[in-house]
Amino acid sequence: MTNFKHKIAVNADGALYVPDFLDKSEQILAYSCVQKIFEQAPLFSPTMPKTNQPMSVQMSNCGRLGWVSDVQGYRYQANHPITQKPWPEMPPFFIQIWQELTSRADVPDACLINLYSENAKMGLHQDKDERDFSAPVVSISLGASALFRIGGLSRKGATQSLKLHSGDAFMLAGKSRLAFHGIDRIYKGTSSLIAGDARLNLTMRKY
Ligand code: MD3
Ligand code: FE
Repeated sequence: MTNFKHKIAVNADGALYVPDFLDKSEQILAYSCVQKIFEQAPLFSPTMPKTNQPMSVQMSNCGRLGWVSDVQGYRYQANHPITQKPWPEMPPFFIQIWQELTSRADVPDACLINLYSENAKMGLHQDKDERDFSAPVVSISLGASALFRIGGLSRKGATQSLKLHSGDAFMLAGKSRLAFHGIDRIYKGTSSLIAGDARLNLTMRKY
């Protein structure tokens, strides 16, 4: 997990994009951590508040808290929505990634794991279910490549599109922490890490 020789700032203030942050062996390690988490905390299909329509992305979490969504709303909770068990512990490797990217000595409260199949996407949104927006959010992409879009603090503002590849990292801090963002599409046939062209995204957060 190399230095910051690729450090690149994107439009929204405080955002840091680090292409190839994880090399291949580190991506394999991260994926093996995820597979272990899925055994203890199976993927669930979140649904939209109010309409209860399923999202196209499947999810799980690890850490003290996990992000869930159902007809009652978006929230963080300590237990898996189906098994009701506590989320698996945050793997030491994830904590190491968090500390290296953020230069913080603490541990994230939650790591949300999103699984995108070929046709999944995530509409433009802000991450604002946390109590504390002063902490950064760290994101790691694994598997298939994706078209990521990030804008500003208003839904209507200009956006910038960026292709995210396996091993790429993002850190959203400062003003960018509340930037609108989403995933427009997954690129078929671009994953040598995960079977079936799937994409995984890990987002580590403080609550
Ligand atoms: C910009 N995930 O889980 S990660 C999410 O690829 C989410 O699965 C996307 O948006 C994914 O909420 C994007 C990159 C990311 C994560 C958090 C952000 C970008 C962000 C928070 C604020 C601004
Ligand atoms: Fe988000």
